[in-house]
Amino acid sequence: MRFRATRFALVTIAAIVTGACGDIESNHASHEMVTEHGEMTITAVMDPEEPTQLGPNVMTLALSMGEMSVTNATITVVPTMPGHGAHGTNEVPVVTETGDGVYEVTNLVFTMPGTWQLEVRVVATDGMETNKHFAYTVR
Ligand SMILES: [Cu+2]
Repeated sequence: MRFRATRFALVTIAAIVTGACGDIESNHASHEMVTEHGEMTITAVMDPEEPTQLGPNVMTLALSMGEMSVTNATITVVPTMPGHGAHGTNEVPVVTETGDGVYEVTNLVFTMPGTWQLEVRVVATDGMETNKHFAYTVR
């Protein structure tokens, strides 16, 4: 089973490289982004990993500012398809803080294959707002 999974991953990577003409960033399973202030780092990990799958997915977000975890933040995740008139989904993602600046996003349901953009809006307890986009190719 392990061999099969590895081979599948290699095929996926090859497909991404040869198809690298898109206008949105690649389908990394893990995205790390830093705000324009260079203060908050948001790391997103999708499960299952590549390829991101149709149907329900779980995403884990880790928020930090320097060495400090960002706790008690209010997070909203909005999925849209930019290439399809930016339609969204009927399902509303649910964000649950699991501790130490880590938040689990469930009910993240991709309803069709293609490029999805996830807008992650973070409001910290001090009122500071951060807004970042993560792109995933759903197969
Ligand atoms: Cu669509």
